[in-house]
Amino acid sequence: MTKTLKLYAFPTGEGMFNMSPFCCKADILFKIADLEYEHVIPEDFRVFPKAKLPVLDDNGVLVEDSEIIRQHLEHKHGANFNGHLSAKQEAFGHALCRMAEERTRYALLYFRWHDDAGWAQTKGIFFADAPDEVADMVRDQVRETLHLDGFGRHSEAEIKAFLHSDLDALSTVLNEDNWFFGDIPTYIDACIFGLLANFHASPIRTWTHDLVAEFPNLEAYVKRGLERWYPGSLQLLRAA
Ligand SMILES: N[C@@H](CCC(=O)N[C@@H](CS)C(=O)NCC(=O)O)C(=O)O
Repeated sequence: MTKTLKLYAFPTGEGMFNMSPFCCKADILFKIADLEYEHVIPEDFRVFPKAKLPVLDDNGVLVEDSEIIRQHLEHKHGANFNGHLSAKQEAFGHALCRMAEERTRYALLYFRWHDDAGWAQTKGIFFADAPDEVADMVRDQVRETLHLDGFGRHSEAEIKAFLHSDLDALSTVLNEDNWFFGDIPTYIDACIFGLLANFHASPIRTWTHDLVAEFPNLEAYVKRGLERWYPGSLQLLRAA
């Protein structure tokens, strides 16, 4: 039967998490809400008005951006992503997610696209069938984005220190809990796990893998999320 909810997202292997943290987040939101969707890989995602993925197509209504998808699933499909959270935890989680998505994720871009060792792997995985000129053009665009934001103007040592401080904050807040603020995953976990899995368990193995390993509770958190949502990806930890 055709599913009415279609999620346009980057390709990923069966049972594997998406190598785009935002597509991974959207996928986990669906899993938490126990809603089914059809994963569609667009021929060219730049045809969408915001030219970014993920994009939800709900019976012809396009919803672009993982945060707006979250709100849409709450308002139109009765999803409850915050269950047991107090108002203070919800606000704290909001701040954590904004840190993760508006700053921490730049380290992922930096080590995958700017850094030469990361780029060699990124190119091999994302552009296996593309001509070199196309791969290099996209790399230049990402580097330009990093530069315009200002993040790409820092030294590598400064970027590592920024990332370390963000992970330290996440590790402190997570503490000994299984998920952020308790035993039930919420939208905060969809956001944070999507990023940490890509730092620590991605087939693109960069310096971010080792940094997460410095925080035993974050490393255990990534493993817990893989066991729950993407058991097919656990082999990536074993290959570490
Ligand atoms: N704020 C957006 C960010 C989406 C985003 O940056 N997606 C990336 C993949 S992780 C993308 O589409 N990149 C392609 C591009 O920028 O050209 C969201 O939460 O969905």
